Amino acid sequence: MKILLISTNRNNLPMPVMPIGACIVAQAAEQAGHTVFLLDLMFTRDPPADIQAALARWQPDVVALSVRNIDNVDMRNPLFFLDGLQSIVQTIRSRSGVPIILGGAALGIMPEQILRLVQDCIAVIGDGELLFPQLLDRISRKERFEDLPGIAWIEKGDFRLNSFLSAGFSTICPAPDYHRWLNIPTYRSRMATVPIQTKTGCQYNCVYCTYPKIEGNSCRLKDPASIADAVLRFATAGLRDIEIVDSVFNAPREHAMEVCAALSRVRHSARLQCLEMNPRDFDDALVTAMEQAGFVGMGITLESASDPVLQGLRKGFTSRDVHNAAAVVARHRIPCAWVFLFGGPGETPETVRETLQFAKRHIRPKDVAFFNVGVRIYPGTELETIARTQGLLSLPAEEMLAPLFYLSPEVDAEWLDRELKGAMDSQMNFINMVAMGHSLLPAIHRISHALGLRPPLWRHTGIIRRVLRLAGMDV
Ligand code: B12
Repeated sequence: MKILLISTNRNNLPMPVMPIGACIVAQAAEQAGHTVFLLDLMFTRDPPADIQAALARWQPDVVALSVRNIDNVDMRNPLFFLDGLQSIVQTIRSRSGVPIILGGAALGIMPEQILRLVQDCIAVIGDGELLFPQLLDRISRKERFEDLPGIAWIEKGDFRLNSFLSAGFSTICPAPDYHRWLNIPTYRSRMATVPIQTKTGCQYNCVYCTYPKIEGNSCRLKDPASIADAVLRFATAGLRDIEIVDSVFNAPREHAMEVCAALSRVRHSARLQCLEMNPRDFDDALVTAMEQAGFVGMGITLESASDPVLQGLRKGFTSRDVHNAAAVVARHRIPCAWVFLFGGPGETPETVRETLQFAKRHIRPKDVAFFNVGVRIYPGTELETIARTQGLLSLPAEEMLAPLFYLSPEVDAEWLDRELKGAMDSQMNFINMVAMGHSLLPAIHRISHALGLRPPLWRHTGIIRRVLRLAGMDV
């Protein structure tokens, strides 16, 4: 069959991300014998016109949509992206009656809500590279697909979802031919990194998190040698700024160690980074292995440095782990981004002060702190139950598609903003969501690229903030 696969993400903040999921499923469908055309909407000026042109040119038998983001998870300036999805589906329907298949992280989080929003679509939940070819096979034979695992649809008004079985998972790390599917020069000029996954799944039970829903709650590991091979291939093809996009890179720690050892054995010229690390499975041996493997940046997602909040969020680590992680980072040269999330269950003025004190004392000037405020509430998470029990949420689950946030009733939002602003005023290496969603950021990326800077750009946060402040901006 002829498949038109559309990557629908157009969000270029904090920087455009290359659609790894869409590229992986495009390649899987092609290997199954289909002809695939991938239309990436990230940089298109007129999406409806480009979609109509692609439909006319390719006359596809199936249109598939990769849907990554629902919203920007920013409580202060929320952006909802699925209005764009509705208009994409309308554009396709106005020109073609072929089946429309949806997949991607957003579908893993709220399949029912999204299927009701766009109507008459089929969704694939989970590993697209396994499930998409199976569904295409049924469609090509005009056979029923309702018994396939990982498929969701609406039937006579009722939501149906077949649970996904991970049988068939390949331990070989996929290395999509990004040059073939995407406009690589434009992504690179926007400081985008090249995504690679070393495992699927997350074993943690954080109360707010969607990762287990998207990828499952047991880790399925890729073979370290195949990961090193993929990195080598990317770097040889000129794709040197590579980012590991695992839910958590260093859990299980042993696998991360094996990945680093395999990377150290191959002579690659890649600059690796990973923003999703946990302070618990974190020690000198791991960071040394990462340095030897070619990492030029890492991020530790703490959310808080205060025990009542870490417990409230069920992070699975304590403030002791947080302080240990800071001591480890201090003994190494690799730049580190520390990610915080204020306002979770258990947050009080004291816990906010404790976390800010940690940040001021332990984050090195060359490192950076990202401050997020308010926790996005997703249906089916424990945070949803907490918010309902505390009387903070009354909307039914069906209406939770548009962004909703939890803020601990024990902190005042304005006060919290003032505290964070105060910390940012004294530390130029601290930034918040306002800075990450700043309209000037795309221009900053282009200028930085032209000046020869390479990702991760957050290493230069202090300088960039100073320059913008000199230009009169309150960042
Ligand atoms: C790594 C990551 C990042 C990195 C990306 C680095 C990079 N170079 O790619 C960084 C930190 C930059 C980032 C930024 C953001 N992220 Co992010 N990110 C992730 C994370 C952890 C992994 C994404 C990933 O690449 N997975 C690996 C690939 C292989 O999986 P995949 O794309 O889902 O594809 C598979 C399936 O979904 C399916 N599939 C995909 N497409 C299709 C299509 C079809 C037709 C089919 C059948 C199947 C299919 O098959 C694929 C292969 O198995 C996810 C959480 C998660 N565990 O998924 C959040 C996640 C995607 N991010 C999210 C968000 C919100 C953001 C930001 C908006 C945050 C912000 N305010 O800055 C930005 C947006 C960036 C942008 N320009 O769009 C949300 C999206 C949900 C939501 N609420 O909208 C997620 C789900 C996290 C969450 N909060 O729950 N992110």
